[in-house]
Amino acid sequence: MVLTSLGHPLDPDRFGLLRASDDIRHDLSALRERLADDGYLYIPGFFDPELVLAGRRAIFSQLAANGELDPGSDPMEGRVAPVQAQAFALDAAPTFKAADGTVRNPDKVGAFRPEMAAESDEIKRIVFGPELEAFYQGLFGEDCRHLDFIWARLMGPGHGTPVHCDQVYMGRGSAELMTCWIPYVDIPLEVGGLILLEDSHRRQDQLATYLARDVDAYCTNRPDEVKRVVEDGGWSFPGWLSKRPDRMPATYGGRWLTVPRWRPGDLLTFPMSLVHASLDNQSDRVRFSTDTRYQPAAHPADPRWIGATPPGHSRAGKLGRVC
Ligand SMILES: O=C(O)CCC(=O)C(=O)O
Ligand SMILES: [Fe+2]
Repeated sequence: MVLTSLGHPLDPDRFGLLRASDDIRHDLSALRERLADDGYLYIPGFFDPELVLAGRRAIFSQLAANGELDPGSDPMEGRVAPVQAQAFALDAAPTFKAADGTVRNPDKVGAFRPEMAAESDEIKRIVFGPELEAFYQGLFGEDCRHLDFIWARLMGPGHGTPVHCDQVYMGRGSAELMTCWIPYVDIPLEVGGLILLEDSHRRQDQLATYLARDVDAYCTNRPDEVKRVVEDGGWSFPGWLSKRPDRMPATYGGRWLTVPRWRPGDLLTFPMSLVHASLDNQSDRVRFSTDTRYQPAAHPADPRWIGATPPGHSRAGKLGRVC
């Protein structure tokens, strides 16, 4: 199988595996050292898998009720409904043929579904529960808090997430903010899990201009930006570092790192400045994951992502400055 990201084949010689830290998960100084060395912590089996499967059940049963899953399959498998090939434009998104020859609709299950997670007690139990609170409290060595927004992704067959750092989307608060990525389904390589660019935490100089940006910030003295951001409610730039994941290792060094199979219960955490993306989903199953954020409680929190109904990238989240 050729692994692709945004349709571009990734060089197998520039591809490797994440280092697991489950053996040191209770050793705080070893964890901190590992985070500083590697730029991430991957802890397989962090959660009780049953807890995570309950989250999957809650979301997939809703998808099934909405008619978004293959009606002939078990909703827990997250299989996307087969459709006629002519029902969508072949050049708009890649299509994937299932073993039985049916073509699956790459757009049937939309990628970003935060509202489903916001309304799910099962998901909130996981991402705002005692396990992660204790973990980050230990890691920070002080009380922690989470951002309130839950980034929930239901990635159907098709392209993954372009290359980016989270800083440009949520960088107005603590410099110690950490992302926590959680898989709710088995994700072998063809289902398209997260990929991290090795040693990109050591490339901060090269990334400095990009990391200083903010998708919701605009220049008050640039009429085109004022129109795009304030009047139209858009972003000053899309936030991507690149739409060519295949070129990143040559540009920044390092390899793309992932695991052969993510499992419900695993956890991956990394800071705002680590370069990441995801593999394309070449299967007929939905790749369901959440990403949520944690920081020292005493630090300022990005106002876009906190409160009962976080404003997010809406007009309330826009920030004008003279450039
Ligand atoms: O799951 C994905 O495809 C992207 C996740 C991500 O960008 C993140 O966890 O910050
Ligand atoms: Fe991200």
